[in-house]
Amino acid sequence: MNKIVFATNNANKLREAAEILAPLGIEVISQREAGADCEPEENGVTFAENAMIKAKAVFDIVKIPVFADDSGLCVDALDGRPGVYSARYAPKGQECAKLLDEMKDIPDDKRNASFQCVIAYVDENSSFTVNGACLGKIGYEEKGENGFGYDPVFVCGEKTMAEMTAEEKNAVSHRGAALTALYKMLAKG
Ligand code: ITT
Repeated sequence: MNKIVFATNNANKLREAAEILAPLGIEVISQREAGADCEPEENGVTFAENAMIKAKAVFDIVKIPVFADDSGLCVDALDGRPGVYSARYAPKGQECAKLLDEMKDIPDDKRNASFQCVIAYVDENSSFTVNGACLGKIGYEEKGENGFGYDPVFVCGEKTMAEMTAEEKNAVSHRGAALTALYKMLAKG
């Protein structure tokens, strides 16, 4: 099995990537397991810049193939916010409540949003980025116990992402799409 390091400190992202890539024959190990105990400053202004910052910082330490994920929620009615600032929008665990409050006067037809994910890949010979997106709507209350972050308020089809099983979420998610694109790039050689 090919081994690849995921430059993340987010255990939920790590779990999702392992669920998606293991059946494709790729073993995902965390940056910590690979010996890179760092948290690079994400001072880019795009998902792609931040993903590349994280991937390069960890590659410089581990020197084996690395990918990083920069992702977030873009809400149309908020001009794309929280976007690249999704992790810093509110204290962990309070992001859904804050978003629902900001959206309380927004009517149904203006609640469109997307989850965006950019994955940056770096090895000794190459580096590139791939993207994934998932379109949905912001609900009116938190629903579901699965997933993380904004999943309880992100409605995709009939369910929030937190009401989906891991398999259901991975099949439609921004991260699932970006990881599939990564796999295709790696398979091409
Ligand atoms: P790393 O940088 O260590 O990977 P992080 O959580 O700080 O972890 P980001 O900077 O990419 O990652 O911020 C992404 C934030 O966007 C994340 O903390 C969640 O709040 C939100 N997010 C991203 N993907 C999500 C998903 O699948 N479901 C729910 N929220 C998500």
